[in-house]
Amino acid sequence: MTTIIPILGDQLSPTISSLKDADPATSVIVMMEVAEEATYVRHHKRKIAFLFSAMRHHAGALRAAGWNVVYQKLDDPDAADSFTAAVARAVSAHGATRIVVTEAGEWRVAAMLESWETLFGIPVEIRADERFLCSHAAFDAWADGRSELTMEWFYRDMRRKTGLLMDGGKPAGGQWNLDRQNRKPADGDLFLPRRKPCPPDDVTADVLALVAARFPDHPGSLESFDFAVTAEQAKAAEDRFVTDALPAFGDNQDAMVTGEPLLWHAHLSPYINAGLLDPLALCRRVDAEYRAGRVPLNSAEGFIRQIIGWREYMRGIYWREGPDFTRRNHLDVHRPLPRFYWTGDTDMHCLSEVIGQTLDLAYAHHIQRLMVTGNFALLIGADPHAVHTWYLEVYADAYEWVEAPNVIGMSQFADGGLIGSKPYISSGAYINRMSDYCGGCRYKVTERTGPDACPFNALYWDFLARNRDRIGRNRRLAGPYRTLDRMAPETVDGLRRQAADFLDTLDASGAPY
Ligand code: FAD
Ligand code: DLZ
Ligand code: SF4
Repeated sequence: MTTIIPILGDQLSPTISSLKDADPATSVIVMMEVAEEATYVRHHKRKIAFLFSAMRHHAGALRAAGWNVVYQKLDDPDAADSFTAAVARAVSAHGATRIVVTEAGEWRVAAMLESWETLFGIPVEIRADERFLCSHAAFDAWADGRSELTMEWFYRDMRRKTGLLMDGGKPAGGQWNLDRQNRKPADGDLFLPRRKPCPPDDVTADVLALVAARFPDHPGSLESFDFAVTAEQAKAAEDRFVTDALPAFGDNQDAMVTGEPLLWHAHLSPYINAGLLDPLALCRRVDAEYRAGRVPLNSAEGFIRQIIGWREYMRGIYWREGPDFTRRNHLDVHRPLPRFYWTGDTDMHCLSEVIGQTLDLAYAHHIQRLMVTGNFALLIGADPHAVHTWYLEVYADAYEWVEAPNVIGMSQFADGGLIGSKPYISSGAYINRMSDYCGGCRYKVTERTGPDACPFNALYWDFLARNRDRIGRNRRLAGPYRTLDRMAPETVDGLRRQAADFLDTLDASGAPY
């Protein structure tokens, strides 16, 4: 009577539901590095290295806790190349009579798990992933019958359910959402919190060599790899964030500064998403910091909203909307992503900075993803599926359940407004207000036409004009459309010609694949 318990790469939590009630004497945990997962998109080298090293360390921790763990390394001789092939091998090697597994984080892998019972002829129990605070049923119960799935209402329910930042039935401080206080523009600061790097140990060094050899054509760099790869290291990163950065997190949440990728952000999403950190425990800690007077309310509320609000909401939408979500294309746009998304080689400084940092670190913060790379892709009419693939590849925290709703929905408006009530577009003025990028750019952010004009400016007006049929009646775009309609026809023509000439130059550069 042997039970096989496959643990996937983003299930690295000791209390994962598949291990509940399991008997170490009759269970075999299977963990597997497989070519299919590493190559179904071309993941950033750093992302693969982080996951493989974290998986190897987690296997060691499970063994130390008394579990029988079968671990397949990618370079093992005869390594199985998919989850299904690796589990098939374990089922037959151990004469397994049952499989218990925690549900997968994306439709593609969920379909694999669903196929196992028929394929292997033994019972397969697929358990809910209890690391999330809102079950699929609870999300559906919240969403059913609503005409608009507004995140703010979901978030308030989650505050009530968890009791986080609640005083009785009321929000702490009297307000649910303090986002308006969290828009301080860029300001480089000598006292920026510095993170403690985790230098590679022998396990990580082996993985770095493997990734460099096996995935040379994947994007990104492995240089100075310093991710946490164990739960203890991730906890140390959390400690540092909470004491050094969280107090100023709120004020500076939207700011962008050249050469400062992290600012006051957490850089904890890779660890939370892979299972090295527990999101609810982290939020409870942030609540306690606020109660102790060490963290202002706008920071505590802003941070907790991202996790129990946006993170849970995105997951709910992903599973509710079905496997075709990543193919939505409300604006019917098909332009390939420009080649510089894979090189950072563009003289638009905002884009070269954010893409360069992304290729180096597999990290960019929310506003960089939304208002620089996302905004530009939306303005040029890039194919949303290509944009989705790029984001899934290049960020160390990217798994489809969280990446796709952020990209297809919030960033590219390809869901037609299910997640965002308007497209997140801006001209250069927003980027100039929230960053110091424009000062170091060859373009002039104040110019709309001519050889030195910031490309975002003409693209912004061209986007509105081009998409009038689809978004012209959006209430939240009434102001920009009024401004467009007040422009002289020759001004609009000039802007549209400027945009068309710029788009021609992009198309000529071609996409790498
Ligand atoms: P902080 O800014 O310090 O935020 C704290 C935490 O809140 C994060 O660690 C994360 O767990 C959570 N969070 C914040 N915003 C979101 C959000 N919109 N959705 C879900 N969780 C959120 N996040 C991912 O985890 N994976 C992705 O693949 C991903 N893709 C994105 C793509 C686009 C186009 C956009 C606009 C956002 C995306 N996000 C994604 C959300 C957000 O950008 C990252 O969670 C955040 O930048 C991670 O860095 P941090 O830990 O420093 O976050
Ligand atoms: C992202 C990823 C990569 C690159 N490689 C593996 C792997 O070899 N083995 C593994 O178990 N998981 C990997 N993952 C994460 C999985 O793709 C992830 O578990 C699925 O997306 C399901 O959520
Ligand atoms: Fe970006 Fe335009 Fe500013 Fe240059 S001027 S950094 S292209 S917003």
